[in-house]
This record gives sequence, C-alpha cells and structure tokens, in this order.
Amino acid sequence: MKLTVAQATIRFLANQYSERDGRRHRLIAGCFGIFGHGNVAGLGQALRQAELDGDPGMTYYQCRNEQAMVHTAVAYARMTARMSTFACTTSIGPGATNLVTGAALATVNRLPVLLLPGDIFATRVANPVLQELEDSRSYDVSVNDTLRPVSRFWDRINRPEQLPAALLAAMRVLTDPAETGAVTLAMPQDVQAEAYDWPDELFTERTWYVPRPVPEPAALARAAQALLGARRPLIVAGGGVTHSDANDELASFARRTGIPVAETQAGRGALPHDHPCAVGPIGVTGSTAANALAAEADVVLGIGTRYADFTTASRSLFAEPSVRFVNLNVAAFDAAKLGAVSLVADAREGLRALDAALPRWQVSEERRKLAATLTRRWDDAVDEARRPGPGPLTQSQLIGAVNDAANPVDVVVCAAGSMPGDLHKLWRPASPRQYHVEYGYSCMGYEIAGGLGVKLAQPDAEVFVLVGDGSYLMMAQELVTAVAEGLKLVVVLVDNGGYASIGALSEQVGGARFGTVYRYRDPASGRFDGQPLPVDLAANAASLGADVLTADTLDEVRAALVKARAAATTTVVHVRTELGGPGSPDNDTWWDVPVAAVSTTPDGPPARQRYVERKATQRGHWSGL
Ligand SMILES: Cc1ncc(C[n+]2csc(CCOP(=O)(O)OP(=O)(O)O)c2C)c(N)n1
Ligand SMILES: [Mg+2]
Repeated sequence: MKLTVAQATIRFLANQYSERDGRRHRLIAGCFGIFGHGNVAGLGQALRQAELDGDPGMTYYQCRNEQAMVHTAVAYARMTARMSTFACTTSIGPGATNLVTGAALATVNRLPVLLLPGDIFATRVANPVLQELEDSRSYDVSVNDTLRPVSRFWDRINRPEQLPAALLAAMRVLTDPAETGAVTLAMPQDVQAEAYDWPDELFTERTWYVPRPVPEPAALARAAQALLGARRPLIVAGGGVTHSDANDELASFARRTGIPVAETQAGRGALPHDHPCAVGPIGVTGSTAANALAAEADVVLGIGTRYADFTTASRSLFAEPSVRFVNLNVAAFDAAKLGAVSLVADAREGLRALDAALPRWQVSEERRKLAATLTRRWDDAVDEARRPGPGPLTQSQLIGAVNDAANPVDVVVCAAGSMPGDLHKLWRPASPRQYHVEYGYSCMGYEIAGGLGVKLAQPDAEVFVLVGDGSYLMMAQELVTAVAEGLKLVVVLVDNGGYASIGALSEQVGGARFGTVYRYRDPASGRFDGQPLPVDLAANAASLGADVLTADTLDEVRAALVKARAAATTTVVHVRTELGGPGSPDNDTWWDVPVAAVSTTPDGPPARQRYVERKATQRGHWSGL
C-alpha cells in the first residue's frame, strides 16, 4: 500500500487497541495538533486524509499550546485507567520543545502519551531550516533530543523503513504498566511526506493486552511473612491502586484485615471516604489520623506508590525505629524503595494473592478503635474548616462548597499552588477517579488543559477545575479549546493576587514572601510591594469565550456553582480570596526545603534553626528485613 510516512503513521494508530479484563479500547483516541512547516504537509495532510476517509479514522483536535495538549492527553489517560490516550503532533523547533514539560509530567505520573514532534530535514540539504538549532559538534542533534530524558521511548524516523518497528515499540511502551509515560517519535519534515510501499499487515487491527503480572510465589511468601509479624500495620495507597482498578480488592482486603488505609495525592479516593478503614490523606498534606498511625507503624504496606517526599514528609514520617516496608508495585523500581520486601505485581493481582496468603490475619480490635477515633477527630477538624463563618471567604470553605456541589461521577481537577494540599486534606472523594490532582509534577498550567482531558473521557461528568491566579495566568488559553469543542468545564478561578503557597513556604524558610505577590513595583522602594495590579482575570476569561460569574461570599459561591452546573457552556466562577488567609487544619509535618545556612535577614537564622531541628528527624530507611 503506497502511503506517505505520515499517512502510514495515522493509519497504523487508528488500528491499535488496548485490552484488559476483556474490555477493549481504541488505544489512540485521536490526535491533538498545532501545525507549522514541520508537520502541516506531512501529519497535517495525513490527518485531513484520515478524516475524509473515515472508518476507523483519527479525529483531529486543535489546541492552543503544545504543552497543554500533552496535559489533556495525560488527563484522559488517567481517567481511562491508562487504556487509552492521544497522539500529539507539533511543528519543529518551539512547537516541539513546548512538549518537554508535558512529557515530563506524563513520565513522572506514569501516564501514556504519544508525541509526534516534527523534526529538521533528514536529508539536511538546505539546513539550517527555519527554527533549527545547529550544533557545531554534530549534524545529528536537533531540539527534539531534549525529549529523550523525559520519554520512556524515543526514536527518530530518518527513513520510512524504520517506521514499523518504531511504531510497534511505541505501542508496547505505552501499554506497559511499569514503563509507560511519554513516548516520542520525532518525525523529520521531509520524511513525513515521503511515500513508501507498506505491507498491508502493518495496518491490520492489533490488540495490546495490558498485563496484570502476578506475584512470584517466593516473593509473596516473604511479603506475607513480613505482614504476619506486624502489630501496627498501615497501608499506603498510591495512584497504582486506581490505575489497576484494584479499588474493590483494596476495600475488601482492608475490611477483612482491619488495616488502616492512608492515601497519597495520586491515591486519594482509592477507598470511598466512608470506608471503615479509611484514615484519609497521608504525609505533608495528610490527616492527623493517617500521620499518627504512620508515625508508630511497624510494617507499612505500600501499594502502587512512589513514596514521594510529600508522602513520607521527606522521610520523617515513619518514625518507629524498627519500621519495615512491604511494597506491592508493578514497577520493580518502586517496589524496591525504602529497603522494602519487594512484591512486584499488578496491584489487583497482588492484593488478591495477599488476601489468600493471609487468611486469618487481622489487626487487633484496639488498633481498629484507635484508627477510628483518630479519624473521627480529623473529620471534625475538616468539618470545622469547611463550615461557614463570620469572616471573609476562606479557601477551605470554598473547597467544601465545590465538594458539596459534586456528584460521585463528577471530577475535581487541580495541580499546583496551595489548593492541592488543601484538597488533599479537605476533599472527601466519593469515587476512585473523582479526585484528579496532578501532584507528581505539580505543574502550574495543567488545570484547564487537564480538565479538558477529563471531560473528553467522561462527558457526563461535571468537571470542576480549581485553578489559582498564578496557574491561570500561565495557561488560560485552553478555555478557547473548551469553547471550540463544546467541552463544558466549570472553572473555579481562585484569585488571591499571587502565590499563597510559595508565599507561605517563603515565610517558613525565612524568605518573607519575597517575589510571591502580584503588585506594582513601588517606585520608592524599588520592590514589588506597591499597589495591587489592575489585572482583571474575569474579563480575561470572558474574552476567551467563557461565561463568567463572580462570587465573593460562601453563599455567592454556592449559588454560582448551581448556575454553572446548569449552564451548557464553559463557565468560570471568579472568586477572590485573601492571600495568606486562614489555612486548612494543621498536622505538624515537615517538608525538606533547605534554608540558607547563613543570612543577615531577621527571619533567616530562626528559620535555619527550625530547619536543622526537623532535619534531625529524617531517616534513610535503608535496611531490609
Ligand atoms: C510550571 C511551574 N512553575 C513553578 C512552580 C512553583 N510553584 C508552585 S505553586 C506556585 C504558585 C501558584 O500560584 P497560584 O496558582 O496563584 O496558587 P496559590 O498558591 O495562590 O494557591 C509556584 C510558582 C510550579 N509548580 N509549576
Ligand atoms: Mg494565587
């Protein structure tokens, strides 16, 4: 079959399917793209051709920023349990390098996305082409090489003959639960348009069976042995639980054994909020219940977690001197962390096997009671923070209001700023994918673009995007895509005139909120402490085609959310809150952010002193069992 390289790529992608548990999905649900000279005549032409040819075809979606389209693809992949994602085509040069941040986010979070950046001519005849970065040491380097370290598979198609093997390798990595992340096939612009005689078999339907690796019997025996000896066990549930659809198995394992279950950011919602063993979020942004149980745990069963510093409070949280870890993870890399007994397996298979291997094992009644009491205490603190009060609207109240407005199928999306921490503490997830906070890369700008991916995956859900003014200013442009595609979002824009999160952190480290407020430069002081800026984000959102509602009080927020729900079009609820307003309930944890060892500012030395004291509580967790 004579097709261009670009046409062959699109035709191949349209015929790829994923399957797990007997359920089949289009692996590549469509293609996002922004065209330039690096892809307009190649992949651009091929997408148009596919649209005209139909069946199975490949829907093209126009976006406004290449980084954003990766976010959208990744959010979609997360909502589909990584069974389906999108391809992203870009021009060469800046269009391609705009992918780097999105690719890193995908790879950090182990979420599949296929990147197809245009590349400079393979023939090199008229180099340098527009937007080419030349390297005096090698003609073989292009800006696309920046995507290598952030991709789980990377290749450059310099000749048509190279394409089939590269496409197959790309699909394998996208559907590998341990390896998945960003996959890049760099497509030189001349090669994209070149024709070649392809074997028909390249384009027959192909199914990629997403594996559920079962635990090795000896490893299972070691894990069971370690758990049998535990008196004060704790489960740490990470994102892998929900990626594996292991939520029911986790719920029944916990219910039967009575082990308390704490949740990381990616794992939040692994159990329903009202499960008797759910002790809430863990770590720097965790509940006092989960953190108290972590502090005295003797065996920690980590399931599908990377043990990021926010989860371990920079390795100060698990304070029991003899604490040991058992890690159930599909990735051997994560299973081996913290000197653990490693149980490499799919989360669902691993939980079933553990359940069968520990038929009579249960935690004591006393432990169950303690967990329940601690959890009730934390729940009261959350209720208190969310309750209406006499003062100005707080972020905690706002989060409570959005939570109250969300049905179990609805989704809340967030990524950076002060809200992810507050959401982790205050949001009560009603279903496993309701809580969609991207905290692996915590990337400002993910929110609206990610919301689009959620909505594409779950059109019947109301998608509540919580975005700070800082994040909004970084990437508001995908509101235009939402409007163009009729993908309705409810965007709650929390405008506090700067960086509440980094401002608070700055204060803790003796930085006095330097550079974290949006203000005029004061001509007298020469600093950013002048008058508030005249920036009108509500007008900005309206100018991008969204309906805008403003709300300043809790009642107004609630009314606006009702209206936004009822609306047919993307609606931005613009809410002003105070920078440095009352925070969410405290939990006395520590996050390792090194403080200047010498400084002459008044707040510097005390901050350093506090840092040195907390630093002493940090542990390596190197020893095995
Ligand atoms: C792309 C990117 N740049 C920088 C950061 C570091 N950072 C984390 S939160 C934050 C400020 C966020 O401000 P805003 O969205 O207004 O949220 P707020 O802190 O006010 O809640 C910054 C700069 C980041 N996470 N992502
Ligand atoms: Mg802000």
